[in-house]
Amino acid sequence: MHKSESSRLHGLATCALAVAIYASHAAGAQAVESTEKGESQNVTASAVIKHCDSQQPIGRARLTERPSEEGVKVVEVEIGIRNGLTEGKHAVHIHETGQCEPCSAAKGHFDPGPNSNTSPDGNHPFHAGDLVNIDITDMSGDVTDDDGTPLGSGRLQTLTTRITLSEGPLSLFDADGSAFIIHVDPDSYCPGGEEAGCAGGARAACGVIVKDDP
Ligand SMILES: [Cu+2]
Repeated sequence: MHKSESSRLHGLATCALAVAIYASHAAGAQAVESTEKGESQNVTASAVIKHCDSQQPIGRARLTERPSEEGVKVVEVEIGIRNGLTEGKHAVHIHETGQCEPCSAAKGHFDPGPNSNTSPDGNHPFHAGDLVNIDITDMSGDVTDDDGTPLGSGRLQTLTTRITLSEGPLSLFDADGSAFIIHVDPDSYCPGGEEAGCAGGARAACGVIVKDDP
């Protein structure tokens, strides 16, 4: 590496460290403030992801909303699938109803608000619950479904500002809750507008999202 580039990167690293220390300090101060108000630092939720055919658990999801006084909040979404889906990319969305038995009970895509349009292929990728694909890449478990199709593992980690876990107009915890759906096919994000199956087609797995106790 060129020396000046090395020192520039070192400078950036020092700067990043300073920002990290400041951020953790600020978060600490906010946590103390929150504790005084009787609230926890982060609002979290989780889901057990079950296969749509067998209803057997194949993975877990975790959601973490960072503390913020603002209406728009950053929510981290982590999903881990263990030997339960076919190799390759699968669409992942938050659907509008917190029910998974059967998977169709999760209904359309989470899209609250006065102009709500939950149609999966008809208003995609504009829904508040639209996320990125999960990629199933690890087929080393040597697990197959009943038809002999290989099933593998994969992990998704992403951020969204289109939902909240805390109360508000974007909250997943409305009157009927919300659920993850992982689809059989990848999400194309419907570049040509509405087209049957463009948002991932049939449903492979589902997980009702449950808010953790504070
Ligand atoms: Cu979906």
